[in-house]
Amino acid sequence: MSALTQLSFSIENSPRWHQSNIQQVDGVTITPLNAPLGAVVTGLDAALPQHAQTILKLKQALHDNLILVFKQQSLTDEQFLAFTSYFGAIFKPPVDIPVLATQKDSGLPPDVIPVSNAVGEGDYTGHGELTPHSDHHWTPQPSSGSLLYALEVPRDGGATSWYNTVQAYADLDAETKQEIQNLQLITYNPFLRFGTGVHPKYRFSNQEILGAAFPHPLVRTHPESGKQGLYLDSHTEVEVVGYDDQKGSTLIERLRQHITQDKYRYEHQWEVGDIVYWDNQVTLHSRTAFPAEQRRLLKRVSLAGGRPF
Ligand SMILES: O=C(O)CCC(=O)C(=O)O
Ligand SMILES: [Fe+2]
Repeated sequence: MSALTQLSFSIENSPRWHQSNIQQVDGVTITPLNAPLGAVVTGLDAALPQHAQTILKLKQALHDNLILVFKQQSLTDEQFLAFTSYFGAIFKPPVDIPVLATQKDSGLPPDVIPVSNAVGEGDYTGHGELTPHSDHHWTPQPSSGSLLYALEVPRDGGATSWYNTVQAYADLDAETKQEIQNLQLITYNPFLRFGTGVHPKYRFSNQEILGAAFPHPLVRTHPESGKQGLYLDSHTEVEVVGYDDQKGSTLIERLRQHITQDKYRYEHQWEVGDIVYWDNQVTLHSRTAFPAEQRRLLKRVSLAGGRPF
């Protein structure tokens, strides 16, 4: 038999054979944060096999709150993968479209991606600020959600914020909603600009097109909850399909000012053992910088998603 993939190994070794290990749903509590999005889950050990009702409760809570925060977890990579696999398949981009942590040999990122500035841990994300974005926006089927698990956190900075794009959309005036309801937006792949120092926020018609372009709706409908959200990063290069330069760039700048307001944002101060599970379809996230000499190590699993509609 060929070697098992890390995912297969993780599920094979998940101690599901011992029914008594299954964590009962009664002790799992979900408490909304006093914030524009998010809820804290307590009484759940992600290392254990979960009861069907627990998974259904978590899925519903994610639809209601957009992000879930789990505290005080202690997991191997395999236990982390086994937990995430209850929620869907792992995100695999087309091999010709680079994303965070794409490997040269396979054209794919690993299943568990180190999000770290630490030498030997991948160092894919450095220690700088990350501006508000939705992961894999430039791919044909961006991931539906991700789980980020904190193993080492810096003393200063390195907080991650999430934005409620459903609320941001709901608050737009009727005229703007009417204007943008059927617009398509192309988000260009920032990894094709990596190391160039050039990061345009809008592609004007006299500028070259870099890489493949997949238009997605600017107003996105969540595939399960039906909620509508503004689907727009704050800094990634974009283009409104069918709009001239002036009209498109003015509209996008106005929507970016709107969506990144503090009233839509929850800032998470990481503690070791935290897992944050976010819905990537109706949120953005960003990160503050932290000192290069302080280690930060988080691990991320991204889940597959469908074509946005
Ligand atoms: O480092 C962080 O807090 C977030 C990094 C990020 O954008 C991601 O993992 O998708
Ligand atoms: Fe991200």
